[in-house]
Amino acid sequence: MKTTVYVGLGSNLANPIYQVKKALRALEALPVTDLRAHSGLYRSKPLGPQNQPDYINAVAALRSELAPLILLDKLQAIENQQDRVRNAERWGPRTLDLDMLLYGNRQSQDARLILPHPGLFERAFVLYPLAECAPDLVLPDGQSVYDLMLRCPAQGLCRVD
Ligand code: A4P
Ligand code: MG
Repeated sequence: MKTTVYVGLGSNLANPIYQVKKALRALEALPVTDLRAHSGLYRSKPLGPQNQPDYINAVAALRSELAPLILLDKLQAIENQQDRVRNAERWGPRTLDLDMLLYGNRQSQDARLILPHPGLFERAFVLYPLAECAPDLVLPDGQSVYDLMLRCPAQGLCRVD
């Protein structure tokens, strides 16, 4: 059985637009998974340390038969294929970050996989592309993504053509 999964993509190193587009193709190639839709690309100032380049973000909607932790492994493998270096700096620059925003209505506090992703509720660079992909989406706690987006300041977010 397939579950709808939303993935947040982010990059601010090594040609971020290229990185995000390449990652969308990698998501499309995942086994027993369909890429149903994706948002446009958005540019924003970094959340966290400011001495790093602007980010490019997008959101993809998948339908997948992969179990949540298997899918997480595959997302991390895609990050690694695109030269993601993990270092100690919190919210430091990266070639590619793939966050599992939602896995159906699943709620989890497992440290390896927190669902919904805790940053989803207040980050413009997540809410705007997520609402573009799925304007009618309702979160497991009953909140409407569209309403959350309307209440979230744009924080300088802009669409990249
Ligand atoms: N993990 C737990 N839940 C999840 C989930 N739902 N999806 C665990 C993905 N991973 C999840 O992630 C650290 C650990 O989180 C993983 O081992 C996984 O098991 P990571 O990708 O290695 O590290 P990270 O991304 O640096 O950590 P974190 O705290 O998730 O950072 P965020 O929240 O991803 O923020 N500014 C702009 N403008 N745009 C951005 O995209 N991104 C970040 C990173 C900071 N500033 C940004 C942006
Ligand atoms: Mg991450």
